[in-house]
Amino acid sequence: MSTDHQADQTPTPRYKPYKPYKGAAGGWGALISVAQAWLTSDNALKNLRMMLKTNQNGGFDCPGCAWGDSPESGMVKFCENGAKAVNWEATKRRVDAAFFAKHSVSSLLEQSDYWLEYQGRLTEPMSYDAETDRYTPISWEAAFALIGKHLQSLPSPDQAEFYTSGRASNEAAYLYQLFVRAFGTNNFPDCSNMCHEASGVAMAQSVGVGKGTVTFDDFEHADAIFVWGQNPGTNHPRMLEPLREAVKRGAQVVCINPLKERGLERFQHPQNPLEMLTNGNKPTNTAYFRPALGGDMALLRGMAKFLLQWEREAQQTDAPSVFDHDFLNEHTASVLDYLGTIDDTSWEQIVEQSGLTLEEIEQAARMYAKGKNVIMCWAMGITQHRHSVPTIQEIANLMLLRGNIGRPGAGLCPVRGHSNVQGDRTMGINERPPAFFLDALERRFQFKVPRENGHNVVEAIHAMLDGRSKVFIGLGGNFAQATPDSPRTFQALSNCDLTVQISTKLNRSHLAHGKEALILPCLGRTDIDLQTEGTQAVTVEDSFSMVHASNGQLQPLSKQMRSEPSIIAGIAAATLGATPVDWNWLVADYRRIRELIADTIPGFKDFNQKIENPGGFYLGNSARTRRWNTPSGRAHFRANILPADLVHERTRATGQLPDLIMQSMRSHDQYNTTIYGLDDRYRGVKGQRDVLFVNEADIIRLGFKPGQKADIVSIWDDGRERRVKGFTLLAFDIPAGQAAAYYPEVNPLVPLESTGDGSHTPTSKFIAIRLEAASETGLIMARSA
Ligand SMILES: Nc1nc2c(c(=O)[nH]1)N[C@H]1C(S)=C(S)[C@@H](COP(=O)(O)OP(=O)(O)OC[C@H]3O[C@@H](n4cnc5c(=O)[nH]c(N)nc54)[C@H](O)[C@@H]3O)O[C@H]1N2
Ligand SMILES: Nc1nc2c(c(=O)[nH]1)N[C@H]1C(S)=C(S)[C@@H](COP(=O)(O)OP(=O)(O)OC[C@H]3O[C@@H](n4cnc5c(=O)[nH]c(N)nc54)[C@H](O)[C@@H]3O)O[C@H]1N2
Ligand SMILES: [Mo]
Repeated sequence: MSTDHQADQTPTPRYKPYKPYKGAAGGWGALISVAQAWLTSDNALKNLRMMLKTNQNGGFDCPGCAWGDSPESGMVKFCENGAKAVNWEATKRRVDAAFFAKHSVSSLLEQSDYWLEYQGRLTEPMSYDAETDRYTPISWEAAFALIGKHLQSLPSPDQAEFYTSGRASNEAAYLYQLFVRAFGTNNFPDCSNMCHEASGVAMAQSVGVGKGTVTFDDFEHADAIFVWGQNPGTNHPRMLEPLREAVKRGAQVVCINPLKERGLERFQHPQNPLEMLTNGNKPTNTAYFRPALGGDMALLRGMAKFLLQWEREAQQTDAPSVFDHDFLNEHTASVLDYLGTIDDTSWEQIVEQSGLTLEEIEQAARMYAKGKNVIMCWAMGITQHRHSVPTIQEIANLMLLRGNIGRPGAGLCPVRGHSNVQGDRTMGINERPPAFFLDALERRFQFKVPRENGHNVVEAIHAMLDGRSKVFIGLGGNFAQATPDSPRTFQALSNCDLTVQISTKLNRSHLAHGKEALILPCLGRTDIDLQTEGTQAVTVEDSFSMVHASNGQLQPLSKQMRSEPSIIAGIAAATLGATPVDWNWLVADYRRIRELIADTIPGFKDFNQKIENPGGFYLGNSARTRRWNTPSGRAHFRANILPADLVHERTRATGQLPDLIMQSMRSHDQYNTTIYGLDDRYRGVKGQRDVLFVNEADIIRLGFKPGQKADIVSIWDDGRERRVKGFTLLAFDIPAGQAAAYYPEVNPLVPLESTGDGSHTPTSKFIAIRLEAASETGLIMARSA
């Protein structure tokens, strides 16, 4: 048992001493891994053909990550983990009525996440029968009617939660938000709340737009690229190529990550035979800094402090300016406040909090100052902290000082996760929608749009826990496993009168059901989507704001599966009738949905024509052209102060000192809560996931031995015990005082109340923990005091 609420069938092999991975990222290892996935798949040949049709050649958009490719290259790009995602979705195995007749929900709860998804695609709508504790078949019409009945009988529309995961297409997302707003609420918790929310909030305040300001081509023109808190070798493999090209060209690639991630060190291109035959591999970085968890803001402030010092020296010696004064004068506000805050931040605090030496900070600052055009990329290592918003604003501050926003080869690049998470926001999946968007909806559809902010993920969990929300509908994703404080999230879902999961594969959220519950099987990106007017394309938006079409290629496993837009239309029609639009007419031909998008969302004029272009079209970005959508019309320096203490006061209030600060992260063999396998090749882990990466000296300091099992307990002042049991301690190359473990296994340790200021994102990269002797193994050893 790894956690209190779930039994994990993961085999626990005997501890083998940790052996680091010697190969480059990508390369033979990746090909072997893909080949294994294909050979063990029952659909191998078809999948191979399909894989070659991904992306910009009339095929489907890769359901992996949101990284974009150059629209001009025309080359089919794929990566190991994209191949895994496709293969996983395109299985022939099915989870049908016979499967559910065989397995009760309680027996399924005993299975691991890996086992649940491995059973195959969901192929028919199912409804929960409490008497037999089983899911049994239900017709689509009866399922829609049940949802309509529950929604209509709620005293207030705000008592329903409408979750979205970032794979939903633009068409599905637009229809969903239109339905939910016509129903009367802005309760749109979505995966973005746990992901890049802080980037959106921070950037909107700093530069007036919540999206990245660079496009793919900018990477070719940058002379320095900083990669903060991101593991592209696993999570955005196609990004390694531009990084390697940059190094080859002599640009600086600076990685800031406490772990030495393999992909950031070396990379072999899996499509370059010569490199692979010679086993040659190229470095992907020119410098690597390993800060304390949450220490990035201090490092950034330190870099800014060096710049300010050099700027003052330059002014006294007539040397060239370090700052871009023209840009500062013409385009920015509050720079003096910011410089004052830099002066007020002490070197002692910077060094202490960053976990780096003054020399390292100076080196990082020099690399930044040397770059004429600098790109800064970041991901979850930056966004899942309490002070993520100020940290990202510090990235923006540093970039503004040298005018690194709004010119070729330079800019801000939050690297998105899910393949269409950015598009979903553009389409209005937003619990705090901007007024201009609501106005446009109101004008176009003539109904009174709800104006009050709705619930984000954490607020939705609280509302369901307190009984304020009664219905949960999930458009994809795995809410029960992706969210923090797992036992409470389970309770929240179980409290509901109705839970509805629109999904491709079985997962734990289907087992955390309300009094009544539905599983609605939908088509995925790879499936051919046939509606009454013919085969349909959907559209998605990547991290660089490129919008393009995606066409499924595979015959769906069952006629009973429906597309996301058609399921939403069914629910909407059963709840609202044919108002404010004729839902079923709309989904007969998705071009009709795109017409509505064109009418109401800026940048989508002539949408249907524009997607005829195979590379899609660029949505544009105001900050990129130095137009600042802020109240003052300028880019804003944000004079945030460094946190006085990174450890939360509610942890301090317990009087217990943390043994370690832990981050939760992804292995190489997973896609979020989808577990493809139990290995983490680049980190040298095989056949296990219940592991805690810790520095050997820390293991010994805490009275354990490498390879021994321990319970992990997190520290928070609400009297709840948060514990996961029997994690193997791996002696690992990780900075002292830190630990790392896999998500979602450690989600029970993240307190629901521990969230980012201004972002409400669970602090999944900063969890104060203690280790205790394992409570459920024979290996209990006394702990030294
Ligand atoms: N194959 C695959 N691809 C994916 C996903 C997947 O699960 N599998 N998930 C998708 C999604 S939704 C997302 S959001 C992205 C996630 O992509 P990433 O953000 O790369 O995902 P994580 O595994 O959470 O990695 C976080 C990285 O940040 C580092 N880190 C942790 N804390 C800190 C810190 O305080 N400071 C710094 N500087 N670094 C820190 C960790 O060591 C790790 O290398 O990937 C997307 N792509
Ligand atoms: N501790 C910790 N927690 C985290 C994170 C972390 O780093 N640490 N990361 C957070 C992040 S960045 C994110 S984005 C969230 C992810 O949260 P989610 O997006 O909710 O989770 P996923 O695991 O991506 O969802 C997987 C499920 O989606 C369904 N699915 C797959 N494809 C489709 C499709 O095309 N359509 C539909 N309708 N369903 C589909 C399948 O049934 C599958 O089981 O987790 C967050 N949680
Ligand atoms: Mo994400």
